[in-house]
Amino acid sequence: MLLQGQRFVVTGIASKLSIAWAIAEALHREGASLILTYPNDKIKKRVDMAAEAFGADLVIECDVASDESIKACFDKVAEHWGDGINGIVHAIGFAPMDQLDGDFTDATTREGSQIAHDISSYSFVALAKAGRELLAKRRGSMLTLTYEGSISVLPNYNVMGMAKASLEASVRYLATSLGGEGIRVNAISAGPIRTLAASGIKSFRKMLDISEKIAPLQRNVSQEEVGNAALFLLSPWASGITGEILFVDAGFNTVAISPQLMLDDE
Ligand code: NAD
Ligand code: 0WE
Repeated sequence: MLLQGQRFVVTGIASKLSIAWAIAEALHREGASLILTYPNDKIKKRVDMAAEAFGADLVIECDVASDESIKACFDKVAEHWGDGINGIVHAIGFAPMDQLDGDFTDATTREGSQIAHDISSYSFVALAKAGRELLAKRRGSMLTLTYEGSISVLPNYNVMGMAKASLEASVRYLATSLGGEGIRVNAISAGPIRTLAASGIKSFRKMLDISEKIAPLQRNVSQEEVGNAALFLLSPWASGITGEILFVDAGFNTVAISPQLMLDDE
């Protein structure tokens, strides 16, 4: 087992469909010990289910909108695992729903933009600040989840595209800032997956159908595939990799005009 004796803090589980659920599952399969976090009492039940499934050591509240909540959470992590942690998984993204519907210029507001950047981007830096000492003790690593919308335009992704671009820049700045302590910082850019964060998004079905047509593998990716890539980046096999954005998207990002779509029109 690749991660026997290793310890990870995993955020972002909200259901069995969550990407974070699949990451926790992959870490558990390789023998890692886990602490899982939840943002509020509404989500706690789901995280308790994950804790049961993966034999997690602890379930702790961590609302990344609040510095006090983050501090209280990492105080508890330090109490439990005083000699350090091997990794932190950040699988958190949020913008108010009205930001993700319709024309970018019309939909985007100052408040919506602030919330999206605070919860989806700054929170990764906040976790780095809180976890720094514990990560340094084991030369651990951090991982976040991003999306193609940071680089190119997708309908309705809107201000989340700005927040993900900011998140990806933070990966590079954190990697440089923390590299001297042996801490690595990476991201996975996942293809579209039906999770809670995708539910309620207008025409998400259509997005999945189009992605599947454009992607070189001619299909979408699963949570499990993202979980396995996450396992790699968090493991000693990735000891030389930091500041990296790894695409797990069936190759979608590499295609400008798909020969497959040309055929459809002929
Ligand atoms: P999800 O809804 O299962 O996970 C989103 C998580 O964010 C939830 O667990 C939610 O509780 C958490 N969260 C929101 N506000 C929070 C706060 N204030 N404090 C703490 N946690 C908070 O959906 P998911 O698709 O698994 O999303 C996980 C990550 O993957 C997100 O960063 C998302 O942007 C990214 N991502 C998703 C897709 C996709 O198509 N599903 C593709 C690429 C990247
Ligand atoms: O990053 C994401 C999820 C972004 C997200 C989704 C929601 C829905 C519920 C952020 N905030 C909220 N707020 C809510 O209230 N993804 C990559 C999945 C996703 O979301 C999209 C997508 C894709 C793909 C939104 C529009 C278009 C495509």
